[in-house]
Amino acid sequence: MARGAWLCLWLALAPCLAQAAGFIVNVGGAQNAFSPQTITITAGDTVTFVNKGGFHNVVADDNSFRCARGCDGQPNGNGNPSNSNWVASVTFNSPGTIGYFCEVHGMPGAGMFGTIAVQPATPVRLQSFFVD
Ligand SMILES: [Cu+2]
Repeated sequence: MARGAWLCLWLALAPCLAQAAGFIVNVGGAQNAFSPQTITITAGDTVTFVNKGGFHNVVADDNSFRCARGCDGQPNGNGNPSNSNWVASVTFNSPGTIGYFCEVHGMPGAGMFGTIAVQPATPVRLQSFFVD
């Protein structure tokens, strides 16, 4: 079998290797709450927080992120609470349970708070096979 055919098979599988997903968490709006309050994602996925109204921010219990109009530590990022229609994205690369809250309306595990369960990325099993 020509080596070129093997290369094509490998390339066909390559897009399957890194399928990071995106999740939306709505912030505030009708209630001082995050919605959905609890989400389960896979390591490598990104969560985008969208302020639907009110004076809010989103801060990790472990201080790994603090976001509103961007995130602290990012260029022009500012995690101070804001009532603008801000959108902030955080990528979670490590498995674990991440608690977060709004500094104005919550605290870790109480009031306006949420939880992100980050599951380990599923190992990718590559199969090889001959094509006649
Ligand atoms: Cu708030």
